[in-house]
Amino acid sequence: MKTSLMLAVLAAALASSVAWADAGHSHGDTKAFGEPGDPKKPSRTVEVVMKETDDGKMLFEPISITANRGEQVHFVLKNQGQIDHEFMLATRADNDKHAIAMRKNPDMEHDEPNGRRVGPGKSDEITWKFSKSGEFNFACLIPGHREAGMDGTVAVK
Ligand SMILES: [Cu+2]
Repeated sequence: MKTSLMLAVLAAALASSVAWADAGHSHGDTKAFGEPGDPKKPSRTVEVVMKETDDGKMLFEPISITANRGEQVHFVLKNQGQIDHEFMLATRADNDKHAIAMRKNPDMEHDEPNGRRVGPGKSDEITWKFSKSGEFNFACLIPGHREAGMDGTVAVK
């Protein structure tokens, strides 16, 4: 009995994860704002620090970045905080949608060309080519973090 119950639970979990995939947990239409960079080509390094403050805020430093269209930016993501943070680069509309998906599944970890989850004291890197001009968003989509201040902009001219 116990085994069959467990199997039923597993099957249900599997079914819901398939439904989840079908629901399209999208990481955004990255072509709307650029493409994964080529690490062999020249790029400008921008260091982004992620951390919490004593008064309960969470932030990126810097919170706004500018780039030229066609430029490659090598982001060095440094989590100097005490908890996990994310750097998710996308259009604002996509990050808004993605944030809703994250609320349903807050533990999902990202390791994508345009986003990473970085543990406390750790760092990671992303190279991105900004091939479109416009104003884009980078945010930490772990529930509550964006609201606490982790919401930045990239202006591409
Ligand atoms: Cu965060």
